[in-house]
Amino acid sequence: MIHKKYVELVNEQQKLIKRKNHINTEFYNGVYDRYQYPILTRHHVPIHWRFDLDETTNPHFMERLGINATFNAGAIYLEGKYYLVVRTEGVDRKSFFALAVSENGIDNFEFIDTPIVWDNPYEEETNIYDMRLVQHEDGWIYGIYCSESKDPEASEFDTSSAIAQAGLVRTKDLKVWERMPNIETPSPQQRNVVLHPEFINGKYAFYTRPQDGFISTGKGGGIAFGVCDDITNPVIQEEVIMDEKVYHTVYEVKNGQGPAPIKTDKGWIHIAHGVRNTAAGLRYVLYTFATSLAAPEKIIAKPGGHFIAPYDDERVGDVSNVIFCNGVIVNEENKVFIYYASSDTRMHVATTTIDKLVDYTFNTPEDQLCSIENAKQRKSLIERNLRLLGK
Ligand code: M1P
Repeated sequence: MIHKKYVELVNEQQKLIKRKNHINTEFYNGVYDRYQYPILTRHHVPIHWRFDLDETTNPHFMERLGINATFNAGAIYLEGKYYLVVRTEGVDRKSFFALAVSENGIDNFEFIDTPIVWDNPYEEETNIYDMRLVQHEDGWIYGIYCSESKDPEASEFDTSSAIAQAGLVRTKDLKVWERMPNIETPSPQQRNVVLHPEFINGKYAFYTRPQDGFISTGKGGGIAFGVCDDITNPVIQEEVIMDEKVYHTVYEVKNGQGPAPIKTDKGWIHIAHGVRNTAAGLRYVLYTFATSLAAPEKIIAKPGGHFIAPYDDERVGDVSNVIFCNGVIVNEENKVFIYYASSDTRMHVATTTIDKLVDYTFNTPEDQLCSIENAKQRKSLIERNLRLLGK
């Protein structure tokens, strides 16, 4: 017998899932629109993924396998639908991947099927998260994610240090997934590894983030570029830093490539995250830069400062003051859907267009890296505007 509480909870949840999401008109910067509501929260996770519905075995209708958060989703546009592979974190601290879909990319996202699983040969792996999905020109959809295992070198009293590596899977239909070997690089740890969607000189190309510590990047850090010949034996021999962390900027502590870059007439547009230090801990924001179409590792434009930062309620969550993005979709109308998570807790969308993204990335002034020079930059803008205003 199904417990009577089930129908009540499903009906409540359907109201949440069917709620329309409108542009938040209180926010304006001309670059992108924010929306009123998060697009996915833990309350969107199906009731039958969390509760035992059977009245006999669950007379009090208790949540048996609770969900803590839904964040850092990879994204892909397939046959006119907007799919997210969501980092879904159980109350047990383990993340898994779950597929959610929407018809319009901004509301009515609904989790479908069951959590994504595959045969896993890596017995030491304890946690998986932050998948970047790429439709590669070789015909496969690849997912690269962080595959974490306990650090065998850690002291016996250290029960949190881990080794992070780049796990690799591929699929044709988002249903059947093939686990491939972890991506090998010269760096002892890796997070934020992303596959470039096109071959570069006949090779698979990757953005990596070398790091020699688990949280601190140590002498690593920066977004690097590397290639490999054979995706079934993914060994990157050399990583060359293309976008380094920089003193006293929004990427002073570390940074990482977000989703795979977006191809435009003027260059590849990259959305990345940058991390700075504050008295309240690390602050994660998004920034953009453009690279050359001929050489996607060569930066040709880089606006100063952040592109998206925590705003209002987004500031607070399990890991507060964090905006993270590993999924973006461009539809056939050149509308851009930036899927970002706030504070390691829930998913949001921001929308813009290719034209606006290119304008922002190529025409926003660069960071002059010192207060007086940045103040002069602003002074010159104000003076031009005052002349225009006839003042
Ligand atoms: O907690 C903020 C983010 O921290 C990590 O990102 P990075 O490797 O750049 O420090 C990741 O664990 C990410 O999932 C998380 O959102």
